Amino acid sequence: MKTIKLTVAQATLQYLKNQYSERDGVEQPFFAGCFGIFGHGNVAGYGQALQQSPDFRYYMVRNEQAAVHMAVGYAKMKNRLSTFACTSSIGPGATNMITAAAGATINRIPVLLMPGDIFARRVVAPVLQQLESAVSQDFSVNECFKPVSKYWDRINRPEQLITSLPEVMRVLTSPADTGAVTLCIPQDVQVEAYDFPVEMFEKRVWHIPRPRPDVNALERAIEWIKSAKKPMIIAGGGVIYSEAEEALKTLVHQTGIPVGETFAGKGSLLYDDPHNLGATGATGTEGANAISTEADVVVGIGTRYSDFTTASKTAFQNENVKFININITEFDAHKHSGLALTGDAKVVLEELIEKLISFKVDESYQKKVADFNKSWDEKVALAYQAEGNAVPSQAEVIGAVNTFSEPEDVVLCASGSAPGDLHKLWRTRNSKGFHLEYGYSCMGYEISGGLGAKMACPEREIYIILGDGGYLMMPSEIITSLQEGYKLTVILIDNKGFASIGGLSKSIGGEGFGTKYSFRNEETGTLEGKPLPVDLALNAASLGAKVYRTNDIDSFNEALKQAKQETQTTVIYIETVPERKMAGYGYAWWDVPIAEVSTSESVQKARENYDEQKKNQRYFL
Ligand SMILES: Cc1ncc(C[n+]2csc(CCOP(=O)(O)OP(=O)(O)O)c2C)c(N)n1
Ligand SMILES: [Mg+2]
Repeated sequence: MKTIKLTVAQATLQYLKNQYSERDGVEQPFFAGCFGIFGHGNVAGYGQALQQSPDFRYYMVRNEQAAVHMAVGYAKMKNRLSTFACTSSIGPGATNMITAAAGATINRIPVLLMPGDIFARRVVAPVLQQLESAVSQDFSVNECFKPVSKYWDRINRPEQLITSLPEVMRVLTSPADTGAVTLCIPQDVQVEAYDFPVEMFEKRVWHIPRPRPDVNALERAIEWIKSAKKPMIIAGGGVIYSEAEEALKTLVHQTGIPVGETFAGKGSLLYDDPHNLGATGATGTEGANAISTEADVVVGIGTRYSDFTTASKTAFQNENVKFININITEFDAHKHSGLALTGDAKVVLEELIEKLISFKVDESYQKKVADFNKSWDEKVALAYQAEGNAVPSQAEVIGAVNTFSEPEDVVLCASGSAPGDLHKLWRTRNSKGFHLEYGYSCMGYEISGGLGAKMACPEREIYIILGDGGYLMMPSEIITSLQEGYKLTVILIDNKGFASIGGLSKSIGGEGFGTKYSFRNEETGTLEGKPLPVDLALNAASLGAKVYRTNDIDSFNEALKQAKQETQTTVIYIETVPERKMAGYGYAWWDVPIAEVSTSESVQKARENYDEQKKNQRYFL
């Protein structure tokens, strides 16, 4: 056997850079490089290896959590066919990645985590940042990655790498199993040299499959759909990752079946397609929620049926409702006791197109849906319209961005009150134009995930819609975007606190407790004092961003024009009023349990309402 002497870290990179993915004949390197921060747990291992591998580019970031968000933003734009590796030191550098790793796994997005780990040799233990355990010398903080990883391994001997790396790749490239993969390499093992087989470093292409569903299950599904009077499709992220948009369009135009879209699935159909009911569930449109209430057969495509999609299991009220689930993941395909069409969305839809050639829903049903599409867009136009108040609403800001941006541009968001407004209001003009991380809704994803998205498609403008809370949680990657020359346009919406949770608090009778950015009022003991003297625009400028401070919708519109001409990351600062909100429609409930006993009358009232709402909640058995 021909071998080559490399350190474990060098061998890992040598292997990773020779891994490719291929789908539908298109091949690409699976890794675009490595994000990270060095510390004593990786500087001599991965640090040295990266330095001697300039063709596997290293990008220094400011926060390890951000590194993982960046990888996710990139991989999401690439429909999961390419991603980044992320390296960290041991201890806090490693655990900083856990939050974003959970987000990757929940959203089913591939990312490779390469935290350093405590010495395999143990002689120097405890090293700086080592978690000691009295019951085992085999524990490190890296055990905390296990529940958030789809594959987890620790390399204590160099030769273990030879069998571990193919498993790493199998999971990362599996459309069904993908998510965060964690490969822990102790700091002493990273630098150990070994004679690795040369064959291990040959180019390897991972062919991404498009599995077809079971033929009997498909036959049953056809029967169910043919006998349905009010079928409805719930389009999830799987439609887009599978690049099944055209197939979906063909099927719904042929059959007239309407479509509601989840957060990850928005853009599966364009906003003005007469079959598109738009956002569905807790933040759903009038039409989507009216249709889902009565639907007799629900065809979920690439959705994991989160509580936002099901309005906490109240969205489907037809007594006899049945689910057909097209999903690459068996686990998701079986949800709601569904008829599981386990397979790739695109090929399953192609089969349905062929087999449903003679099926069409009633004309009256189609017309109802088309009317909903139209009347909803009228509501959107109204929400977009400037009210003429000095301080605009968030909907006006969203309207201005949508109206100004090009169809191929991307709006990106993750947390706060903006996701719900965007879900309802954004006119999606291309299927990659609506980039919401709403599986984990992680504050901090916005700028870092946005940078990853920009790296995946530098030709598009990325408009990041970001609250003051989200900004303060992780503004750091503005600096990384400048360092690497990737321009982001950040719309920084300042409403002086956590407006979304403040609103939620009010709805549960909590009066917005603990959600405002204000001085403490010593008389009441609450955070209801004077506003804090924080200047976020100045803060962004201090990080190197070009900043436009705007104070009404006209100056905001002007700033959008100026920002378009900028070549570096630009922040447009605007204050909004949180009060003017979009209404909820139909069953748009979110189950947030309320105290059964309380000294507050408003909480008692909210609990009464909660008990009423809960009656609509269903099991699907
Ligand atoms: C890391 C993290 N912590 C807490 C939350 C819960 N949370 C959701 S939205 C939100 C407030 C966000 O504030 P901001 O970005 O200002 O947006 P706004 O609600 O004002 O629109 C909080 C605390 C979260 N989603 N992520
Ligand atoms: Mg806010």
